[in-house]
Amino acid sequence: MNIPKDHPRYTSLFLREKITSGVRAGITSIDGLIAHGRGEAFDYLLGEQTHDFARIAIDEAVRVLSAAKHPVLSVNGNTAALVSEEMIGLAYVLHCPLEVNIFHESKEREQAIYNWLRDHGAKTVLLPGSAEITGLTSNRRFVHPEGIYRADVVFVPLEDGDRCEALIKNGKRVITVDLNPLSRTARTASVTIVDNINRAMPLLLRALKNVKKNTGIYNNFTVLASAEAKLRQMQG
Ligand code: PTJ
Repeated sequence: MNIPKDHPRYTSLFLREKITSGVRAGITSIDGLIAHGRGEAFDYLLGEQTHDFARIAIDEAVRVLSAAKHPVLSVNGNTAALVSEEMIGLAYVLHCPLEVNIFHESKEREQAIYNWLRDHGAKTVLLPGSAEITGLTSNRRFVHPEGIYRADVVFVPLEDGDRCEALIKNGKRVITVDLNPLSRTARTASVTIVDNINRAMPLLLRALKNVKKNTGIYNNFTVLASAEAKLRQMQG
């Protein structure tokens, strides 16, 4: 689709085009379109801008990722369609692997995401392997033994709540990006960046290249409460 650059909804239409192209390329699930629509709705309510609560969480994510011994970046169908290049850039800066991990089971789609990441320049991409995350029954329980299984910090944007909870119970720190501050993932993760992944990833990458000293105590619930208050204020 040729979206006119001066269209008032250009960015939103451009992202829709990216996500539908992901479905056509076989990397994004059809259900991913619904998840994207939910994200769009929250983004609209939050004024489609990066707020301070997201910037605070991004700074904390940078600190946690740079202090990690074995960070791993988890990639699903939506993330692959929207921010492959930034995910690959993050893996490059952190010298860590990307791992394909999807909710809607499909070996073909796992392989397609793997190929997609490699074609876009990713160095190390892991596929789900023989190891299992305990306390999880979905397809997301299968992980690579050298990847998510032994990771101390997992970056899991656009996540579903179950796996986030299971990863935390398995002793890992979880960083997520989720526009819904009320979601189970947002409330379970160690660090929740309430922002559109499309805006948050370039900021995260830039901040990572310029790591700041810890300036205070981070509290994920304070960040989520600010995001929820902003949602209510924008509607008031
Ligand atoms: O590729 P798969 O099979 O792993 O499927 C991926 C999806 C995203 C479909 C799957 O993980 C899923 O169903 O996720 P949920 O439970 O719908 O949660 C996705 C969350 O991400 C929701 O809370 C959305 O509001 C949020 N979200 C969607 N798009 C964006 C977003 N958050 C930030 N930026 C977005 N662009």
